[in-house]
Amino acid sequence: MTAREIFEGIRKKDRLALSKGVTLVESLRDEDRSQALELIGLCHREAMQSRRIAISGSPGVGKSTFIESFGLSFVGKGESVAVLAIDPTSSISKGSILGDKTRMEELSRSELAFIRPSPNREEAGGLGISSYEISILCEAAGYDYILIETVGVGQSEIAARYLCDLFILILQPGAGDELQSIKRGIVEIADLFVVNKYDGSFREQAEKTRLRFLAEATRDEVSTREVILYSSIRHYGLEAVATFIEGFYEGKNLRDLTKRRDAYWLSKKLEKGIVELCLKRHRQEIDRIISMIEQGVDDPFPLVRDFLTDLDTASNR
Ligand SMILES: Nc1nc2c(ncn2[C@@H]2O[C@H](COP(=O)(O)OP(=O)(O)OP(=O)(O)O)[C@@H](O)[C@H]2O)c(=O)[nH]1
Ligand SMILES: [Mg+2]
Repeated sequence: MTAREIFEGIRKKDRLALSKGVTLVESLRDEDRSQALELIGLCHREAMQSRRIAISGSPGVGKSTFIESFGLSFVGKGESVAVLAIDPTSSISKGSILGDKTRMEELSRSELAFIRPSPNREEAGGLGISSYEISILCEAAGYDYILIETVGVGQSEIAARYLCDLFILILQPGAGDELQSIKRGIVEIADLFVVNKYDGSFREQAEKTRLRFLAEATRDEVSTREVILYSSIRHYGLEAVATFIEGFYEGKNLRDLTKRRDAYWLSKKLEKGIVELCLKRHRQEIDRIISMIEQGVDDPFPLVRDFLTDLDTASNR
């Protein structure tokens, strides 16, 4: 299939075409790259309709179950949902992709849902430039919501922040006791905290966790952040989350959000490309310097400095 054919399929919300597109974009083969770029270009012209929401949190906190219950509520209203589940363990155990799919079993049966687990390949947490490109394909397919599941480790929360408009952090009841252990950065960037598993024996602890995070979330007086108690099992808290999301998007221009996102990811792409080009061009020289250092040259620092000075002079010419 050509890029144009895949694009035509995507525009008709044909999920098979969308899957093909995603596979093409994810491909590491050089010969797929120009097709992939053509497809992304075509899709980008169509894009800018979707609401993008990141769902982050520690392993096992209930992200997939939340997405399933939440996604089903959208689908129930006739809205379409694309889920990109970043699976941090899939590179280690092949079975976990199936695990995630199963947890969204009901959602995956809906005509209005597209669920795509992505292997963690590029960066910490699995979010990288290809996730941004895939999200553009989903936008072109006209999904009302793009939900991105990511484990809040390392750089992934920053990447998720720049992939999405809204960042939801799911918390385990009792998580407040170890507030210090949750990465400071992730608490700062979250727009909404959801204390999950507000059911059975977890209830009391969930309430305590809510109060702890409420103090944290509203430290800044103008903050509009909230902490919501939720149970995927009891379908508790769904309305509160939906209301928060509506309020969040009120008065926001999706086009502006898109421009900011494009600027971030395309600058990343540019930087990555420049480094790759430069490394390719100077490979021999770099290898020569490294092998001299490995052989124990007396004073290795000037070697590196002189090389960089020459490079700078050459690029100024
Ligand atoms: N009691 C209770 N258990 C829940 C709730 N939501 C999820 N769970 C359970 O928590 C466990 C983990 O749920 P997942 O949705 O797979 O969690 P996750 O955060 O996606 O996990 P990873 O993707 O592996 O990081 C499962 O056994 C769920 O059944 C809830 O609202 N209440
Ligand atoms: Mg999961």
